Amino acid sequence: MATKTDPKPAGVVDEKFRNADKTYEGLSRTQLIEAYRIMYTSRRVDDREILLKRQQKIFFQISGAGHEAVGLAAGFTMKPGYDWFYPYYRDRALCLALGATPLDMLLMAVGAAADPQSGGRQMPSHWSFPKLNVVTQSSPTGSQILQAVGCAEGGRYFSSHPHAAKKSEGDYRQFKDVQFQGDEVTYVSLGDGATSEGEFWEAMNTASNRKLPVLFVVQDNGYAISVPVEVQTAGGNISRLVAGFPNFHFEEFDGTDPVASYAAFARTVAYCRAGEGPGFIHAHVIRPYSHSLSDDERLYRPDAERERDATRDPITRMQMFLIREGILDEKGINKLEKQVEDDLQIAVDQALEAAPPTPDMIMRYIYSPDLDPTSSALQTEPASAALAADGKKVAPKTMADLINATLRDEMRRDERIVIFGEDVADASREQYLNEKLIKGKGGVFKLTYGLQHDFGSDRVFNSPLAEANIVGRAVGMATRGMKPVVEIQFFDYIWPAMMQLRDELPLMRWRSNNGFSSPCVIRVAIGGYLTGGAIYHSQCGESIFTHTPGMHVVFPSNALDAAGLLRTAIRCDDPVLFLEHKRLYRETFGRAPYPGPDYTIPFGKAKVVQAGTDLTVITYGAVVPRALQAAQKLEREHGIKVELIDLRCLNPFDWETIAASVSKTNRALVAYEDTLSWGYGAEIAARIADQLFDHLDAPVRRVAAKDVFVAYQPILEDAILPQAEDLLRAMKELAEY
Ligand SMILES: Cc1ncc(C[n+]2csc(CCOP(=O)(O)OP(=O)(O)O)c2C)c(N)n1
Ligand SMILES: [Mg+2]
Repeated sequence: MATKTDPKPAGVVDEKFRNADKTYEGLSRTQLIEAYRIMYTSRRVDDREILLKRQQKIFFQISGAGHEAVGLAAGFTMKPGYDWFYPYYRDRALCLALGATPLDMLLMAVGAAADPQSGGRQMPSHWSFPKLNVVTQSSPTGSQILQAVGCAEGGRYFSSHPHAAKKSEGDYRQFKDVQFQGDEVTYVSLGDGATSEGEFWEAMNTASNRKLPVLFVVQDNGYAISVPVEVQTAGGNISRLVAGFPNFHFEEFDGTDPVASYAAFARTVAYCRAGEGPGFIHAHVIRPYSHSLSDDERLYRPDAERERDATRDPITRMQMFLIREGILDEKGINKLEKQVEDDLQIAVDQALEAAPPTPDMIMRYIYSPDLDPTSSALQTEPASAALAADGKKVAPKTMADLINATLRDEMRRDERIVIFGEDVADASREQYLNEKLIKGKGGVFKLTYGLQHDFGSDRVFNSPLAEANIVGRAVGMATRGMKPVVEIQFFDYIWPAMMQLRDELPLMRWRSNNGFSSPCVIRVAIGGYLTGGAIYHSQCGESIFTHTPGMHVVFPSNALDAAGLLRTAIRCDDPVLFLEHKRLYRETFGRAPYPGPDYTIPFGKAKVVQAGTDLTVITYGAVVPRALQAAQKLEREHGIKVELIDLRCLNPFDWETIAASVSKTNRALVAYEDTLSWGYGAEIAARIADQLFDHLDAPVRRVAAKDVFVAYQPILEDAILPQAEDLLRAMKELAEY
């Protein structure tokens, strides 16, 4: 706790005549003065920002006004750089109490290059202080909550696997320091409105079930912009709704009262710290300054209601408390406030003079500046090749086998890896396994089979049936330095996780200006050609993710590539979406012997499946074997030689190989399984048209699925998805153009 122990400052009521030792719920008089200083500073930073916004010197403002006592209480009962914090935008007083400065905040408001939180990338009040363990926050309401759960799981994991925290050369661990404390607590806050988000409930569920030391803090100001709490929350009170969650310590109180708030936080933090389970704090606060400067609450709140709130203003309450208790007199208050004003003026002047970021900085930190997954150092030879050269017999294995073997070897090598998702464990009721009553499941496609058995239930475990839960927790764990390799059972069901996959995971590093990162792997079973897969077990949609900066997207077509690319993905310092085609899992095409525990393939390097001179076909995934079949037939029957390129990795992708090939063949066909329009191939085709126009002897063509979802009846499925005959026809037409 940041308290001053200096001698009695002037203005403090003479303690000779008072009970100098008297404490208030454990807070000393000196601490209470410090508390007021922080709360008042918080309010005044808001006031100054509002002025600056009106003067058009900053571009946005959202205040913590009315929430100061809660932030203060949290800051006084938790430890910066020891506990972990997932605050929301009203937590200005919390950040000040933890050690952030008004200058830090104002630099963010002006969007300065020196803004320590985001380098001018994020709006003000989007806190991020790596040294204090305040984790970069975003704007979507509620997306921080599951991450906080993952963060707490990370702390617990490292406590029971301290060796895993060690640094290690040769992969992301070299750049990812791990710190953890056996009794750390993770703070996460949100407004009353954000409790309506599904992710809130998913987070409560897991924190409760796993008895995690997460402190949920709902700062209930009665409104979410203009929507009152009774519209958000059934019955109008979130405490009543969550009361049934087991293992929690609950508190509900007036969050405008600093001493009562402190007491409630002290009890709850102690409960979490002791490992009893999560805490739930429901603080009733006020919101005196409208939602933000873009909102005028007089449009939906009558004066009487606003005046009623004003009587509970925590700043005034604290002032009156200090005077009533004889801790500070009016002179003392004035002196403290003047000091705050003077200090703030210096900070404002500094912030207004701070240099803005330069446009050349915009592309920095989208990906790790330390580890380049496209490096040629990752180009290795499969160990199986050497064995075969020695005349040893090495049996070819399926893609499913090699993914399983790669996961196993990587888990052995790196204790930070955990695997979770729906059905990925062998059996959650591990006694069944121990007593050898069952064989175990290990995923609906059995890709993780035996891993729980080999590595234990704290490294391979089932999640609830909730995709946001899987990805959100993975983000939190990865922020702490773990390496979650999670599974989304079917691409068709990835959408509940979309907020995490679009607005969180790929942005942790960029939005914090390299302050935080969350390198993890999301394995997803994708694709059709299943004969009966229908709408909801056949989808592709990779371009949605290649369209998201900050995330690598890999899509192997054969067993060997899957093994090499998965290893690179796991060792990578960035988030990776690893797409595994279901139809290819056990296909005869592309089987290979296990290439050994060190086999890696760099990202962004395509494979020329077959060299040719007449036409370039660019594809990936399950279209590769179909295109190969078509190309072979075309050569047999018409003597046309196709150069077939398997991209393997979609972001980054291998432009060099494409350009070299198209410059040679002068004809390009892009083929993909997803629906034709707006798909991944559109980008490749546009680039070829743009940059290789002078080399082209024919238009750039695409072959892809019809613009419709995949139907169940195999006749319909065949008509919808691109088939070898479709590819053959397009290749021939283009070659003859
Ligand atoms: C997912 C999402 N939807 C909508 C918004 C726009 N928005 C920003 S704040 C807010 C209201 C939040 O209310 P509450 O959770 O009660 O917090 P408060 O601002 O009252 O402290 C809304 C709707 C958003 N940021 N994120
Ligand atoms: Mg609210």
